[in-house]
Amino acid sequence: MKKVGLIMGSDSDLPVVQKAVDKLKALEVPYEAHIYSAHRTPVQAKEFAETAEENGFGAIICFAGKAAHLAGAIAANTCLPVIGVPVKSSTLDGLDALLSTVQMPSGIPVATVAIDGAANAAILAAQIIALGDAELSQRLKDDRAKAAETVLKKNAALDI
Ligand code: RP5
Repeated sequence: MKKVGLIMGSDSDLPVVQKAVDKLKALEVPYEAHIYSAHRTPVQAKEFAETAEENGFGAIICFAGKAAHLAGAIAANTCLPVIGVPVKSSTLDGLDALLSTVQMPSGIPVATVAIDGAANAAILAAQIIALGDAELSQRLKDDRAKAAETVLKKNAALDI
């Protein structure tokens, strides 16, 4: 199975990244995590993106806060699907990161999820990998059915 790359701009993003790790582990999707910054280590970030396809990655999730250029910088250097997670790590509550991540120029897409939306990023990455893996596709369907069951149980128990 192809791997998911998890790239974070700083180790201060780790609590958010962990939510994606938990989801990928639950779905049994292999991943590899790195700290590469678009600003502090641009050479290593570019090198990762340029070699990601030949290194067995099928999708890349980028986590960054503040002036969050990481997902865009990675997307600029690979044709693999890139998912951006804007991280709430500033006095602007993540709105700065959201806009920096989502407002990509035409031709270089970044699939941007919600601020701190790490679990959805992991699910989306798994859905991409599942295009070539029927068993993973089934696990995703089972996961959804379980989530629906939880809501329906709450509905049945609702007494207000
Ligand atoms: C971004 O700046 C990182 O992704 C992080 O969210 C934010 C702050 O980084 P630190 O100053 O905590 O290392 O590049």
